Amino acid sequence: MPQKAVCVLKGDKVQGTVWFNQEAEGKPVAVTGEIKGLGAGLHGFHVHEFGDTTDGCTSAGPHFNPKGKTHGGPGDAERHVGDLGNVTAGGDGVAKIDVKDSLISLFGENNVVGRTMVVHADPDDLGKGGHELSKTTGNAGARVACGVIGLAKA
Ligand SMILES: [Cu+2]
Ligand SMILES: [Zn+2]
Repeated sequence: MPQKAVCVLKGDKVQGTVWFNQEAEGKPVAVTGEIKGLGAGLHGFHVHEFGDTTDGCTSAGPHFNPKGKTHGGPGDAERHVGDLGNVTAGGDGVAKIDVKDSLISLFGENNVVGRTMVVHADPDDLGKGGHELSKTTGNAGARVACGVIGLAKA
């Protein structure tokens, strides 16, 4: 059975919509959408653990990491489930997203529905930056927009 989810990202200056499409459990998830109001360049883009925005993006907690792994990039074997890497904004501040990820899911223990998508001020160094935060957050800086991922009409 296909499953579809959507996240509306909201911040002071940054806004966007991200769609998640999965043909069936065990298949890759297509992540598509657009984020506006960013500075040009790379911005960390993750699923965080909690679908809680009662204290803004802070209460979303750490990266979604059900297996207790180290932070990495989306192509790494050692990564958090929520580690989707970076989005890239152009000079117009718009980042278009069109990726597939094989670890996040809309089913089962890696289900991201009900959790929070966060976009950051700075690039995610994918665990390789040598900063004390590289292995937990990718040193991606402030949370500039976030939104809870909810089920959409498939
Ligand atoms: Cu994040
Ligand atoms: Zn991470």
